[in-house]
Order: sequence, then structure tokens, then C-alpha cells
Amino acid sequence: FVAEPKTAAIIGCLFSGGGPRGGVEKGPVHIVEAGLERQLTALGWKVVFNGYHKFEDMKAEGGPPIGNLNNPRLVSRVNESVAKTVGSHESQGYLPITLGGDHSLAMGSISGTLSVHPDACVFYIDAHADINTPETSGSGNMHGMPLSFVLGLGDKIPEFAWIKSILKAGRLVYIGLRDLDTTEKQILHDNKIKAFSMHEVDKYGIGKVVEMALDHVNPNRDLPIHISFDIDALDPSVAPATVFPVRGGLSFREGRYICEAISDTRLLVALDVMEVNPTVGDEAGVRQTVAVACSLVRSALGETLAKL
Ligand code: NNH
Ligand code: MN
Ligand code: MN
Ligand code: MN
Repeated sequence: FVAEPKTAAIIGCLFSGGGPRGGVEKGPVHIVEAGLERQLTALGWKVVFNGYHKFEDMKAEGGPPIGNLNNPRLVSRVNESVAKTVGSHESQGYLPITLGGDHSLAMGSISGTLSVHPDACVFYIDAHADINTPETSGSGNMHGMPLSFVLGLGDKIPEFAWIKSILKAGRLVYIGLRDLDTTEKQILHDNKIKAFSMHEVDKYGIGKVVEMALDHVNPNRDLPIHISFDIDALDPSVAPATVFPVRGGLSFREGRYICEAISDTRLLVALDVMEVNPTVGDEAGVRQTVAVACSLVRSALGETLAKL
């Protein structure tokens, strides 16, 4: 398998229902208005952008509570729609770039990828593991849970029955972790999920970490790759405009390196950039975070400024 899309599709999801507070729904507008389309066109890509996904028609309040989940019906419907959009772009041979929005959107984007590429592997770049089940989550916020849903962990909830294609634990790898709930550590351990925390990034260096991550999920370098990049994986000095900054994160170069190395494999089929929150911090911090987000997308799509 070699993914050779020449067309990228920007899917801007104005959604914050999976997180603890609003603001993150404004992320995609800032990223697009910073000139993402033009930047990708300059790299030789055709870009499809059919306007933002606002999910305004999706009023899904009421009904009995589902465990401690916040906005479960809304999160479910939004993600079902994201999965369809992502899947339809991939089946046309396009590379979907899902811009969040809160990271619950990975439930939809990864499901969309798996509907077209059932053998895809996922690089989840985040300070957090986002793998709580509704039973283990302390917050009830679904941006802390997308992976438990796509992995099929936890009790089955009829509301989420649309999630059909399940990711195998061996096809998931993390880079950048440094703030996990105890429950999440247990889940990673029980399911033997490979994770390169910041400790391993320090120990081995980012080059070796990406190689080991690829060896684990993609030993023959022949499986499609989905990158789900939470901007909070980066150090807060690099990307301050996000709701859950955790010190000791990836440097700008480390973040770009991950994307450059995966771009080099020619196996990338989908990219998410999540959790840019333009309502956090000052204007300079927002501008910087948005510029960094655009840079990550460019590097995943083949920009190689640091390579001679
Ligand atoms: N683990 C916490 C929770 O389940 C926080 C998750 N927050 C994130 N994840 N920003 O990327 O609520
Ligand atoms: Mn995070
Ligand atoms: Mn996340
Ligand atoms: Mn986050």
C-alpha cells in the first residue's frame, strides 16, 4: 500500500461539546484564516474546502443521562457525521485534514479512516491518553475518551452503536504522553498499548522514537497511517493556546519531525489537528499556536524546510 493523494480536504469542525469549556470551536476558523489553503496549494496540493462544519442542526439534549457523560448524544451525532465526511473523502482518494475542535472528534475521524482502511494504524500525539471509558472517566468529558470508543473498550452504549470498525490495540501508538489518569495507565497496561511518553522522547531522541513507533504498528511499512495530533502534545511555550497545557512537552522541531518522518513513509491517509483554543491566553500566543498548527499540517504534507 502506498497512499498517494494529491488532494487534501480541510474539514473544519466547530465543536466543543466534548471538552470542559468553549472556545476550542473557534480553532478551525483561525487556522484556515491564517492561510492554510494557500500554504498547501504552494506545496503542490489541490485543496478542497467546502466551508465549516457547524453541527447547528444537531440539537441533542434531553433523554436520560448516560453514565457520567457530558453531552453524549451530541458528541455521538457530531462524530457520526464527521466519520461519514472523513470516510467519503478518503474513498475519493483525498487526504482529510480534520481541524478541531475538541479531541472527542477523533472518535469520528478515526472511525472514518477505519471505514475505508480497516488495516490503518493510528499515531496519537498528545500529552494525554484520551482513553478513559465512560466507567473510568473522572470528568465525564468525552475529549478524554475517543480512543476507548474506537478500540471498543468499556461497556457498549446503544447511542454509539454506529461505531462499527474497531481499531486493534496493536495498531495504536502514542508519542508525547505526560499527564495520564491512573485508570488510563491501567488500560494501556491491560491492552498492551505501545506508548512513547516524554520520558522515552528524552531517553532515545525523537528520531529513534518515531522509528520504534513505526516498527511497532507498521513493521513492514505497508499499512495506512492516521495521525491524530493534539496541539497540547507540544510544550506550552510552543503552543500556549490550548485548555490543558502541560509543561515538559514536545519541542516545535520534535512535533514537526514526527509529521515529516510519517510524510516520508508515503503512507499517510488522514490527519487531525485538535484542541487549538483561540480564547486561551493573549493574542501573540494565539497567533503563534495557530502558526504552529499550520506548520504541522504542512510538514505532514511534505514540506521539508529543515532537510537539505
Ligand atoms: N484525562 C482527562 C480526562 O479524561 C483530561 C483529558 N484532557 C485532554 N486530553 N486535553 O487531550 O478528562
Ligand atoms: Mn491532550
Ligand atoms: Mn487529546
Ligand atoms: Mn487535549
